[in-house]
Amino acid sequence: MIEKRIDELIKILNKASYDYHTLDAPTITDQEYDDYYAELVKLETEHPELVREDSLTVRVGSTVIDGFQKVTHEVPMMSLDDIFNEEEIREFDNRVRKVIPHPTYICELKIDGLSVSLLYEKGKLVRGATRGDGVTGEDITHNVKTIKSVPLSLPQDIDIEVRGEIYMPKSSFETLNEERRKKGEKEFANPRNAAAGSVRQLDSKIAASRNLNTFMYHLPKAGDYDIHSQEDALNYMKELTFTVNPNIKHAKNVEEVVEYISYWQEHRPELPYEIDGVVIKVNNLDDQRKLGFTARVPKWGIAYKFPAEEVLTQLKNIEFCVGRTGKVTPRADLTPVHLAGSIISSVTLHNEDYVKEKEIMIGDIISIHKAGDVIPEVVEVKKERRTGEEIPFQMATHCPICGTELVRKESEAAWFCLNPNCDARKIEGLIHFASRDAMNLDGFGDSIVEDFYNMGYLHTADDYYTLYEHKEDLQCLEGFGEKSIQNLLDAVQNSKNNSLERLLFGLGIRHVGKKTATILAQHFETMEKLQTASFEELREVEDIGEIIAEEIVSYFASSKNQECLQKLKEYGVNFTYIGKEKSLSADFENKTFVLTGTLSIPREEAKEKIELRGGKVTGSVTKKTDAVIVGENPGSKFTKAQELGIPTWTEEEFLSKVNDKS
Ligand code: 1X8
Repeated sequence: MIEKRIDELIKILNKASYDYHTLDAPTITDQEYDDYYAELVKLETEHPELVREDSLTVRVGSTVIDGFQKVTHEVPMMSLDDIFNEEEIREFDNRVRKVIPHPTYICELKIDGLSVSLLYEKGKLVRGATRGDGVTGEDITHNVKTIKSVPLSLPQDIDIEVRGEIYMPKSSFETLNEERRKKGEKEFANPRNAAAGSVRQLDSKIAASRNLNTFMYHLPKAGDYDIHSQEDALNYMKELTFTVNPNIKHAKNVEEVVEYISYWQEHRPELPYEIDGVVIKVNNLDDQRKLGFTARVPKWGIAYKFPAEEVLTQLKNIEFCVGRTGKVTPRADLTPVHLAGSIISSVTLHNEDYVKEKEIMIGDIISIHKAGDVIPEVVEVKKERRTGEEIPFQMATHCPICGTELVRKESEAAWFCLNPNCDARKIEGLIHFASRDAMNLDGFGDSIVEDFYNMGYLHTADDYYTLYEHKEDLQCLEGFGEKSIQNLLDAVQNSKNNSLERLLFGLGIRHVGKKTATILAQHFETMEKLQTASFEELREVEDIGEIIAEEIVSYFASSKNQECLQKLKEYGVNFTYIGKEKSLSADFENKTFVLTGTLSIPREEAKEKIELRGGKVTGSVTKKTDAVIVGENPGSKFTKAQELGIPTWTEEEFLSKVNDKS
């Protein structure tokens, strides 16, 4: 009776888990799942003798092993030859066509994880193993059993081995590293290392907590199951309830292969997992046999690797940059390298603690990466490449621009140049004043501001409003003309009508970001009221803490700042809040967005717009996503959003919400 109920519960839960994790189409609610699961746990606890080997309660990870057993792969786990460009694809196709005149190819994504072999006997999972050197791997059954997309039993009582990849989704990787950062633990360099680190644990609780996933793509003994093509093998694995990547293509010729590759090269950032290339296999298994193997690799398949998103380079020097707040940031000068489509010659090192934590030295070989389309970051130092000639890092003690001694504030990892007259700080401050989310002085790029500063036309923010007095001089500068200078002056003129929060943000008061500027503008309504507000009055405003209040009071107490504001007022800059009642960020605040498809603005810019309004952007669509912003040729995220009933915004809708009140 109880045994029957246990069987029933396992069946219900297995189906629910499969529908959710493999088909991405939940059939019961989370609550129902939890209730069935709790019932199963209760019955198993009360009747330990009835616990089934393949019960999904093993997924919580309660096994600890004392060492990894070696396993020998019955059929060696071969790797594929790597190729890097279109010419090599055509060469591969030519070699194939010498033996098989009219081949067709199955194109699959190359998942950036670690290979795994799953062995089933009479339909039950008996072993999970790593690839190892291809012949001998390691037994990781205890960890593999915790992965929700790995079936513990199959719908048929067969003996079979299937192979594929274990990976960690990008979003899980980010969450994991965030947690590790908070706990002061070392972060993983990339999702592949995180996945590999998780399955190489003796205690399966760790793998269970890591949200690993799988895609299966190979049947070593397909012939035994009356399978005659790779396409059929993938379909058969699907039938057996394995997760098979849906983004495959049956290419009739090499042109279609090339098309597939360029499509995925472009759309790769939209996938919720990392891929490092594309795998191309001759579809027909008899053809594969005819082609056979070289000493090392099969002749019927090849791996096309995308341009690296992680590359090695040498750190040549560390320089220091001064921001408008006076913060001094170390920056690494690198031997220039190609990375994900651009040439990188420097990378930020953030602050002293960051450099120390990563143990970076001058002269080190480091790996840098670019996730999606964002700013490059140091992944790690290749310590094994050190020669002994490397020079230890030393934080600057004095401002590299004005020479003032730097100060490290308690509670901050950064050092500051506190000289208010430091040229670097002033230039950065002027750039900030002109920036898009501040006064939005269209046309005033970083280098123009710097040039005008160095030529003596701009020193403080109010100088923007007297630039017209120098119109004739400016028109004669190299690279400028009457029209371009007029455009700049028009932008300055237009900015006089901006609502108060833009000016407040543009002043660059420490800790007064865009959101705080809006709160202050809404609360005080005019600059004059804010200028005369006491510390206590400021503290009464929602979200204004002690530190911000102090910074505001001290900003307005400075006679230099008072002078600047007085001039801005005289020149006709608006000092009142004219925004609408609603906060600038109501559509975005505390919401989670996903971008898909090609947008007319760079993704980074879209992301910035969302973040400036208090929202965040993640890589994959889940139930927690508030809206998906859809560009041209959207990818699978669009479909997923529709399936989950998540609102989708066109780019136009997005931009109109962004521009609503600015
Ligand atoms: C490695 C991988 C292959 C596939 C996907 N991801 C990988 N990392 C696939 O065939 N779809 S094949 C392969 C190999 O043979 N080295």
